[in-house]
Amino acid sequence: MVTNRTFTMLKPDSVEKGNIGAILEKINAAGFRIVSLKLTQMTTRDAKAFYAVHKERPFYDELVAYMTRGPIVAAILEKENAVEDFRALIGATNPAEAAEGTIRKLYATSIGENAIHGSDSDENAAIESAFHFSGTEMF
Ligand code: 3AN
Repeated sequence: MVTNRTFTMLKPDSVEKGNIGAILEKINAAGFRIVSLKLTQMTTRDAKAFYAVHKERPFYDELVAYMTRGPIVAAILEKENAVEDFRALIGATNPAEAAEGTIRKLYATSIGENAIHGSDSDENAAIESAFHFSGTEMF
């Protein structure tokens, strides 16, 4: 079922700061089941492709450099209304505007280094999941 899955990445700043456990705990506590999970590092080519939608934006090169500078945790998550509920759990793109208790409010540094990614639609959740995982890696 496409509508009950989303895709996330714990970005390099989250891994560097030792926040993997704390963030996964919040994700579990919010009722998401982990379908797939891995520690990996994106190549420049991967990051450029993943964020191709932003390639005309002034922050694109900075975003690619940030996303490739160290390991990330990629995961597929399952829950009813997953995409929308996960966006609510992570909070606004800019942590200064993120609601109290959200993952970005707790763990993000800035709009550029904002700790975590969450898919913005069911369609993108499927595309992004397939970018990082093969069918046999989904449980
Ligand atoms: P979200 O991750 O909340 O869906 P997007 O898709 O607009 O936000 O942005 C993708 C990523 O690009 C963000 N997570 C952030 O790392 C980076 N980004 C977005 N806006 C800016 C900005 N104004 N300056 C620097 N980096 C940005």
